[in-house]
Amino acid sequence: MLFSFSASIAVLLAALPATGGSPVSDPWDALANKALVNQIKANHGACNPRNAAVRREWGSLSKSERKHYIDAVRCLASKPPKHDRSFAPGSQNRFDDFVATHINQTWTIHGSGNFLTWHRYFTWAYEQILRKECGYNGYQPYWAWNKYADDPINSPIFDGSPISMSGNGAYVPHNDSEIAPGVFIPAGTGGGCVTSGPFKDWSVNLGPMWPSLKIPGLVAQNGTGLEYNPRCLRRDISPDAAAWTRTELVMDLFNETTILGFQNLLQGMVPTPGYLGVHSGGHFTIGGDPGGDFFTSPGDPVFYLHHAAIDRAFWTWQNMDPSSRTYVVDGGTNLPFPVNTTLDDIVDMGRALAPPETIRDLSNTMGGPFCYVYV
Ligand SMILES: [Cu+2]
Repeated sequence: MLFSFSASIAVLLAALPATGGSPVSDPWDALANKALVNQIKANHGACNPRNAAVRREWGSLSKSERKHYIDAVRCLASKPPKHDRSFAPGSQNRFDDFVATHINQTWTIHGSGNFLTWHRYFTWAYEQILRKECGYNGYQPYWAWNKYADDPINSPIFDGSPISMSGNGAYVPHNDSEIAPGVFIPAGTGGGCVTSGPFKDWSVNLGPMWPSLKIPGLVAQNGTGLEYNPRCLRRDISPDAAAWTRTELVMDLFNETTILGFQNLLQGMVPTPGYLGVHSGGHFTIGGDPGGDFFTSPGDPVFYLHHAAIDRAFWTWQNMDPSSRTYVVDGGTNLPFPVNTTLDDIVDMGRALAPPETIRDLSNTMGGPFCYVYV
């Protein structure tokens, strides 16, 4: 290499307010910093520390950075949809294009071998469209759940301030949440419409398909879930679910030595009864409608901060040992016929979002269509 690794890493680290020269006390952050150095050492292509985008934690963004992100998300909801009308007749805007895509593909992208790369690409496409179509000049922030797991409502994500992702739903009495057919967690602390912050007037237009929130009138739509069904954004912030995203449980992921072990633990697909995992833990910390809906969850704007954190966990695990963990895939598809997932499988989210890519090309955040890292 013509430039030294230590110099190029120094360029990148100098740009990171998150580390700021002080000792890193969060174990995930400490491991992520090691992963970052490993990834840079392992990649010698066009993407390098001088041009890689750096995704940062929501709480480490400045007030104006948070405001720019929020403004861009609101902008997406003001732009016309690009999906074919016949595919998603209820899609009202560009934001809904993402919701419709996720609803349509839900059965083939969860609990499957493509789960991690599909959601990585989906979150990246969202970031790119915020930048290209709504003038956003930052990168996709993530929600480090573990930093706020003891008190999510007072976190900078959910405190309801003008530079948060909006607060909890108003409290309405409701039963326990049905997070999968016949599986319940205790009712959360909201359940009503979001009343504070930049998304308090947000319109949810698609679904519901699998509403976890049990309140009168919120029932699964017949059909595809892609018809127009306008309603308020509801949240039901759950301390019980947030407990599944504590630091110890996040760090358990990094003791897994195979991609199958990692993705199964992350998604709670383990023999331990009631084990939620950080993926469901984050989703049901948000809860409500559409946040707690298996199909429609991307209709809550905080989805993308959650899935950036899922991607950061994947990225951390991969770059603990990039030579053996970057181009690995395991598991299968659920429907229509179970087949093993391979690196040559195509992820196709439809041309309204991003071009088709192989899982191989979506496996390295410094390769294929990507050039980004996490701090
Ligand atoms: Cu999903």
